[in-house]
Amino acid sequence: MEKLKITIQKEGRLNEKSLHLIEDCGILLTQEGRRRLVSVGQNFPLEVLYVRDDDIPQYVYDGVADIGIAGENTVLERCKDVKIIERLGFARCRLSLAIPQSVKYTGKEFFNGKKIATSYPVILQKYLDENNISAEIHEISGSVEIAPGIGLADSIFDIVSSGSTLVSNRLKEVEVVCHSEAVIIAAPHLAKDKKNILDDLLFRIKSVQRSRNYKYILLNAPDDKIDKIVKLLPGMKSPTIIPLYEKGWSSLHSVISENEFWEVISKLKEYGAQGILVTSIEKMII
Ligand code: PRT
Ligand code: ZN
Repeated sequence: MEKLKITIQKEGRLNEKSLHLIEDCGILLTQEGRRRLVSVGQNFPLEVLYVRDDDIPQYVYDGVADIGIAGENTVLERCKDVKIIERLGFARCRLSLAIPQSVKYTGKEFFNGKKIATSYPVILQKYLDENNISAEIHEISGSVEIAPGIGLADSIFDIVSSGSTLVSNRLKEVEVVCHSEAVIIAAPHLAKDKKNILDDLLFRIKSVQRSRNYKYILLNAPDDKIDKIVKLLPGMKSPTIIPLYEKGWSSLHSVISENEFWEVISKLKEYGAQGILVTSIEKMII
């Protein structure tokens, strides 16, 4: 039977979460030790290829793999004709320009005539062109943040997440050029049977993603406040209301988005809700 080939990072920031996502979709992979190059789905027609993150767009573009889980930054940098088909929300970071803390920043024109060290020359060049800045790009493959300190460049363009690497190298972030997160990419054209497997996989991924963003909530509320509470917790179709043995009270079951959680909880308490229970959801199919 035909298998869908997915390429994920072998080791590093994307690896564990990519594997978790596959597992949470109920797919059991053959274990071939830490030095594995390939593993296979035991209960789903999937083959997993493990490569360096930078190579993922190329593998998908070349058709060595059908889909891949990559950092958006590597997709933008490689400019390959691959489609982003799902955003995964992990490995979030931004690509920023940074300069030494001791240097005064005067605005984007600061970079005119400056030397910028980066591992992302394509994204940087595009940004410079769009802003009519003429700077010299110095491409290096790692430890970009030390370039200004050793006199290799005036500034850097690199991935920033917490910002602590910049601080420990006495740099300051002055322009955020773009944001990135893990994404699923696919070749523009997939054969019909592969497309069917991909649709099945995406259906599972979407239910996993949705369940991660929502919680199941149960609470007791006075009957005269139920209408107000239903407005706060509209749920998937509409909440379930079950009368309590004690007259004038009901139990309400619904789902709540993680983002609105704290705001909604404080309103629920205002409306007299009691015994609020919130639990995680494993899968959510709508
Ligand atoms: O070996 P391989 O080539 O596969 O891995 P890699 O070392 O090139 O990549 P890896 O595992 O570090 O990152 C994989 C992907 O994670 C990247 O392509 C990004 O999409 C994403 N990501 C998210 C990050 C970061 N956050 C991140 N903080 N990638 C790198 N960093 C580095 C950054 O380069 C800088 O040195 O962390 C430092 C900054 O972090 P803060 O928290 O100090 O700001
Ligand atoms: Zn890499």
